[in-house]
Amino acid sequence: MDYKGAVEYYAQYGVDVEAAIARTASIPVSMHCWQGDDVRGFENPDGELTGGIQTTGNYPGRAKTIGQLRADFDKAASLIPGKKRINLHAIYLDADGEKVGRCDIEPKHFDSWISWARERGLGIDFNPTCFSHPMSESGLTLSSPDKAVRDFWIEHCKRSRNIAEHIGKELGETVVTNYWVPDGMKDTPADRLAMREHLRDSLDEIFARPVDKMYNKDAVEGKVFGIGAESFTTGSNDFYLAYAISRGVLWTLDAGHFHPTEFISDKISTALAFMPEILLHVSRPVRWDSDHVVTYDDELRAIACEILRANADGRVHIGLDFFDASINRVAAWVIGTRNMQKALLYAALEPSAMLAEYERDGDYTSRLALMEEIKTFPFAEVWAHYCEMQGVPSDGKWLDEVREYEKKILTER
Ligand code: RNT
Ligand code: ZN
Repeated sequence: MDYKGAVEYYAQYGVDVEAAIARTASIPVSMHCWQGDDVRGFENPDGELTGGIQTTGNYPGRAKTIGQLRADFDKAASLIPGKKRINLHAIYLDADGEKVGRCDIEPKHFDSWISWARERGLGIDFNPTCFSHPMSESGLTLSSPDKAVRDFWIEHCKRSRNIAEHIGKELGETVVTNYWVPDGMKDTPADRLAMREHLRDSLDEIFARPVDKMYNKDAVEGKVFGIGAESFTTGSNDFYLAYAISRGVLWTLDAGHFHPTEFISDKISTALAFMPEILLHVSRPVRWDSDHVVTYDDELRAIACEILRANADGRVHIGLDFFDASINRVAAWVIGTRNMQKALLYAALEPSAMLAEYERDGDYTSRLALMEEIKTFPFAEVWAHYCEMQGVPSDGKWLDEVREYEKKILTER
């Protein structure tokens, strides 16, 4: 079957393929910069990654300078269809070789990112970096009983928020700023409430200054546990759900931050029933929050379908969060992000009106029958056409370009 045949095939189910392609192309996917360099950043690139998160593997070619990271990102982005953003962490600052502390970062340290992004028509998202630092060595930051430690991280987060607002103003596009702190304990804590109250109050202080939501939106990310913090996480998912609802900030759902039998796809509609907007960290946990490269699996399709079925394209901010150092890092970006795009296209092509009608009519037999048949609809033809329209290589072609880049650039580093 060719593309024309696929268009006719989908039309039988009331699906307008052209409209589905246009819809997919309009949904931004925020590509995390940290896949390119194993979450090291440029503040102290030789430092250790801490905070209970880990990259494993030592595939050659890791980006070691801003120039290298940008070149790698450009290469990856040129092989991915759709609308892209870049997600930066505070440690990816451009300080021109100077040492700048977490509490000394300023908007000017991101000006080169702003012009770089502007040239490419990319939006930027932002994150304070509350890990990989001597002041987070105790395992606690915003929830520490030590006021000096809390104040340090409050200041860093406030500065990050100012930077995000500045970026938003400069680009004329909203920045979503995500707050994740590693705070937790290896063993059973004696006073959980004190730490959770500290976290609540620290966040309240960070968000106290009103910021125009045109330029910056704040999001808070919980999790279950981290390496070395197995017994307690101050910012649990319930903590942040309550925080987000009561304070009117976005709730971040990271696919790897729940118990292994829980899926974030099911949580999207819950969040949407109570919150105007949420942020996703699309990742792939394998046995733990391992941040594997996102594959085109059932859960990824379910995530995309849940967003589009709810017509929440503008309410769910899609960010990616995986980091694999055991394979070509540019390929990792391309595989994971193309998969997100594939899942969005798959969802846009779903005969959702027909399925919803069966459901309303109580005809669950037809609903199940159609849901199964969709799986063998001529999706590949539409995907190939989408890639072509977007001027990016089709499946089977893009890897040659990455190999070429690897040979010329990555192995020379
Ligand atoms: C950690 C969180 C967090 C980080 C990034 C680097 O478990 O998922 O989002 O992965 O901010
Ligand atoms: Zn995350």
